[in-house]
Amino acid sequence: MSVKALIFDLDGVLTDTAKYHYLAWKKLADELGFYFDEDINELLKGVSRINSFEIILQKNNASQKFTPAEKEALANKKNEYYKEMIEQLTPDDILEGIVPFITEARKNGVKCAVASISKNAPRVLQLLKISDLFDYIADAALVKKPKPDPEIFLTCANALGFEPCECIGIEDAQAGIESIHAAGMTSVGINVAVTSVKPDIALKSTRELDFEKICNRND
Ligand code: B16
Ligand code: MG
Repeated sequence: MSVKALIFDLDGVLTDTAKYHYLAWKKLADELGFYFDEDINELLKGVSRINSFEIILQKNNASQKFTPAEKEALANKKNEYYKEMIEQLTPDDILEGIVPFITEARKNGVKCAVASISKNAPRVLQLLKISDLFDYIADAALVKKPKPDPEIFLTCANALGFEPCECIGIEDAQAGIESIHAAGMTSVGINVAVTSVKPDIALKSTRELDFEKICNRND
């Protein structure tokens, strides 16, 4: 396979914003008197904001407690907490191994894109000062079907002008790995905690990202 593009998830791959998503949901859950822990947070990775809130409600047997408008308002409240928290991000928060890996890919003519369903992705990339490393950043506001649907990864491949089989997707969440496979791409999983779907290449951390090993495989 000749690799033409690398398509990166943001939260949990380029940086560890998962911890801020956790803290923001925890703050909201505490205010509402709901149970919320790291295990429930794991299920929210790669899942849209409103669907994340639905999962928290389900886990608390409270799916019927709010109207759709109230749910939206509460999910937005979480987002306000999250936005405040991410303002402390700096380039030091880019996960180890990411910049050398992307630099090597670009040197070899491989394009790079971001496939994050987070509406805060542009701000996070700006704070990390890495927006310029990417040839395309998908606009989460335009994505109709969140991961595990393949839409966001296919949008990136289309925008770059490549076939899915020429792209590698890099993800940390179960929903993201499913999205990559549904798109017909090869997947690299970074410390994927829920493992009912196996990534094609499983790594423990971004430190293990190696351009030669990932992009010049003979299979
Ligand atoms: P927002 P990714 C996802 O980003 C996160 O993993 C997920 O936890 C979050 O709920 C979702 O973005 C929406 O984010 O509320 O900021 O729009 O993993 O696709 O980069
Ligand atoms: Mg992620």
